[in-house]
Amino acid sequence: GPARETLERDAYERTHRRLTTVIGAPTLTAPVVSDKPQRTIYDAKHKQDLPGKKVRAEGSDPGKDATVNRAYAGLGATFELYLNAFNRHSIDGEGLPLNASVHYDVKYDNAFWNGEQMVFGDGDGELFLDFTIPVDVIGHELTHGVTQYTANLTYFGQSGALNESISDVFGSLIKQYTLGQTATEADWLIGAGLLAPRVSGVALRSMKAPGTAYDDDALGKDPQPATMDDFVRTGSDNGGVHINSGIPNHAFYLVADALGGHAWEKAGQIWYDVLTGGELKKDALFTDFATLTVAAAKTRFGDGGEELQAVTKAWEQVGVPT
Ligand code: ASN
Ligand code: ZN
Repeated sequence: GPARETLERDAYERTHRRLTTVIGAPTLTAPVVSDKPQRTIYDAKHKQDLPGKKVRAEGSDPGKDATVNRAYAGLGATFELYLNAFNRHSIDGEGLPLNASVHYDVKYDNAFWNGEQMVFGDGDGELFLDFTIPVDVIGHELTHGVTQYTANLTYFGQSGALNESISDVFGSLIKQYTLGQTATEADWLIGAGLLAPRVSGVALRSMKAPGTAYDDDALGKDPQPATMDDFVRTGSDNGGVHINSGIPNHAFYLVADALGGHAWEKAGQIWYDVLTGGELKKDALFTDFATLTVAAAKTRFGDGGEELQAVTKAWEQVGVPT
């Protein structure tokens, strides 16, 4: 028969209708969160003041500025992956409007989530091009917002590298979802198309082969390790958050590669369950995160399934105990 909640709700609604008939209050409606994004793009006009001038509102047609249009589309792609794959309504799960400023500062070589909105630089043209070019970079930055509203991983050391890795994982999934790619078809690169032509490299990072994304006179060599044997102990980069993220990144790649198909359906679901499940602590170490992915694989896909086996094996391959 119908669930107890359904019966209670029916009884509540009958009572409510009776009362509203008498007092004329508006009809009871369940709280509704929109299945559409609410995007606004601003032009910072090469200054540091945010957000800048409003240049594109939700539902409006593309304009002449390709950077504005890419930012708008990238915010939309991110909203769609979170909604369609994980039933999450925007960054906060409650339909948070998505705001982004483009053309931030002069020759600004980065993009970031400032706790409230997205900010994109144009790049200096020597090392980096426009940061709105790779959709996975847009997804990476917005995912810092999702992490902020969920596990809130401390941006230092291993918890910081997990924070970075989660942004890479979901950034990559956003790209794969947009392109309809399977794990086998995906390039597993973060920031392909972002490096200036003179730079010797293909992207910012590679989840499939950490440490191989670039090797360049100006940029140096991609410093990412793929396993704990090469874990980098450093005080710079908040204790190597963009360096050691290679290890959990590679573990995710290995899980997705072992399972095949669309990576957001199984590997992504397991990672999302851990990120949002309430058990991941702010200061989690790699092993804490890994152990939770094993539990999540069991809970969602069953004990003795290929998912559990793939997750356990992947962490073993990168040298993280579960
Ligand atoms: N683009 C960098 C990142 O998202 C900026 C930062 O927040 N450290 O990791
Ligand atoms: Zn990041």
